[in-house]
Amino acid sequence: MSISEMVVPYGDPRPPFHRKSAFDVGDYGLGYCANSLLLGCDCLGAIKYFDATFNDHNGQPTCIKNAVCLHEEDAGLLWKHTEYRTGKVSVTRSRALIISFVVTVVNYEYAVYWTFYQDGTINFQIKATGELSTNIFADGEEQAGYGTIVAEGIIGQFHQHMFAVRLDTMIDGLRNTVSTVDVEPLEGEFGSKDNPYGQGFRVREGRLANSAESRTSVSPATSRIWKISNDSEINPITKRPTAWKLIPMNSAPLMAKQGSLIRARAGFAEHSVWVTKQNDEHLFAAGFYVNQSRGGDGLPSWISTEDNIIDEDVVLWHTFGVTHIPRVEDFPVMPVETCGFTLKPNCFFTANPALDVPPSSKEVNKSKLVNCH
Ligand SMILES: [Cu+2]
Repeated sequence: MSISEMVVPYGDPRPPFHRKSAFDVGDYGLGYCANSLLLGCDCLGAIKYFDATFNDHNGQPTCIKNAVCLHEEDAGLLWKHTEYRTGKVSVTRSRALIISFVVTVVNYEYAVYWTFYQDGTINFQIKATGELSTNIFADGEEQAGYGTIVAEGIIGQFHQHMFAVRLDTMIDGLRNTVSTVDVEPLEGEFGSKDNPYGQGFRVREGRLANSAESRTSVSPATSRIWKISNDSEINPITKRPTAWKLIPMNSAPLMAKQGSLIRARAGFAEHSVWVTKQNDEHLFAAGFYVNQSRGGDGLPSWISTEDNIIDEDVVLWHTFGVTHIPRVEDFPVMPVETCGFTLKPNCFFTANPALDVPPSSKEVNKSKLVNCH
């Protein structure tokens, strides 16, 4: 799992803002912008740091100390039940294993968190913070309607932060199949034979057969998720292929229209999900040479070969983002704005995988009462 690309297009239609669109991976090299993290400031608790070694522009090795943080955090309730007949209470708290780094890309910071929970949930979160990229009003200039005045004489333009992650899935083995899963009311009207009381609903699955038709988008009205399954591994409980699901955050699509320079260059942001056959050369969703590209490379070209993606070594590409209408409260430095997605086992295990997590106990977690007198 990796961050493959991200782009920040702006919504002001007047030139030169149609060209204002930073590709923070392809233009800047996200990893090169990683901070050296500080114990007790960026990271609390028992911390393990990893240094990151890169090559510089001359091909020489260069090192960023403490670039990646690994640590655990309490994550609130994992599961609880009070047996109503006996009053017996079982409570288990969740612990999160978090792998994180923070990058500074000129004005913005992006704090990136991969979090692993004891029930198998994997969560990816990006927190955008730092400073808005602002413009200055000329004396007497009228508001044009494409931004928010965030301080006297200063405007924060509307923009999007669109991210693409590359998920080289291996659910119970190398060969996987991806399906959309939508929840829909039954077609039959109230009083009909198949829906006599009118309240019925069901799940509709659509297997994505080739890379070109894999382009699919979020659908909040049907609670759409994407299921990644392994046709050769059958769950003994459900008698169906073992699977995980991708739960999206239902963010807005790319605002830039067909024909615009930004839509050509950031083709990956046209859809929420793309699925391709695994290819070692296909790592960056907007192509390999992003700087000054006019589009044509990356995901839109890779899917044109219409590869079979059923029961194949597949890669799932997921695009999501923040559509940022700045607030005065984002100035002069912006509180974090969060986006991401979640992966969960979906009839992969044979029971709740967190049953063996020890119950919470104050002897272990050292919680104590506060004396208010
Ligand atoms: Cu923003």
